[in-house]
Amino acid sequence: MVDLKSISENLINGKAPKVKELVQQALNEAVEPSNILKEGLIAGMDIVGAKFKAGEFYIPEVLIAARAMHSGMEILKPQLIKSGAKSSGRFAVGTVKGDVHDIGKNLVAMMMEGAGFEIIDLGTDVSPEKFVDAAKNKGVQVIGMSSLLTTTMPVMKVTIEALKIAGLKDKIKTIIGGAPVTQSYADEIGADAYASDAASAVDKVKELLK
Ligand code: B1M
Repeated sequence: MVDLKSISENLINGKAPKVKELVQQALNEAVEPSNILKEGLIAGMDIVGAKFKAGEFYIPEVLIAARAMHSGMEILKPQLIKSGAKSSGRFAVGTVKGDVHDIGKNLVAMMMEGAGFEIIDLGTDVSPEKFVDAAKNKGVQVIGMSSLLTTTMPVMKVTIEALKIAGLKDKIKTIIGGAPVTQSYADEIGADAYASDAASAVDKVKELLK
């Protein structure tokens, strides 16, 4: 039986092929995909973040760990999608301009896809204009913005202003998230919702579309 902690440990050590192998093994053993994600991959990445903060890890080690996380996610994604209930809705998501952090954003996209939403992944470094274009022309009901830097958080505010100017603010819902983002920031800039993690992002979006 795979210990999900061994997935975290190999992720922290950047062992992408091993992470992939263990994720596959866990799936073969019928471990719930969302548990593999939470207790294996996300738990490992949390430790990587703490080590980076403490100066124990430098950027190359973080990148290698992120690659290991992606290799596990590759296998997990179809299973997460399969296990999700079917629902309707189109969700555009991106990391805001100036910001290239995409692991959390990808998790949100993946969980939303798992919940049956159609995803338009705008990628990273997404300008307010690009978000507005998606709202206008891609038939989305909800726009999701991710920011991991205090310096890029204000782009969320600019984007919401741009949606207002385009006359879309009342038609399209917005949700924001990312490590430095808070509910009070969401309230301050007029975002419709805030989520602290990918799983609650799904609940919040479902709530918004009720
Ligand atoms: Co950067 N980085 N980084 N980094 N990095 C942080 C964010 C930082 C906190 C590290 C630190 O100093 N302790 C710090 C930000 C400080 C601040 O502004 N407060 C920082 C910095 C400073 C930088 C650079 C400026 C470093 C430099 O060059 N000097 C630089 C900026 C580059 C840029 O964007 N312009 C930089 C670069 C990088 C890498 C490229 C090396 C790499 C990113 C790789 C990649 O994403 N492809 C990286 C990483 C990996 C991190 C840490 C270590 C981990 C981030 C991560 O992936 N976490 C991070 C430290 C940390 O967070 N402790 C750090 C795991 C991920 C699952 O969590 O994204 O928070 P997170 O997502 C969560 C929730 O926040 C939520 O759901 C997820 C969980 O389920 N969520 C949402 C996220 N988006 C959401 C959207 C939603 C809802 C929920 O709705 C739409």
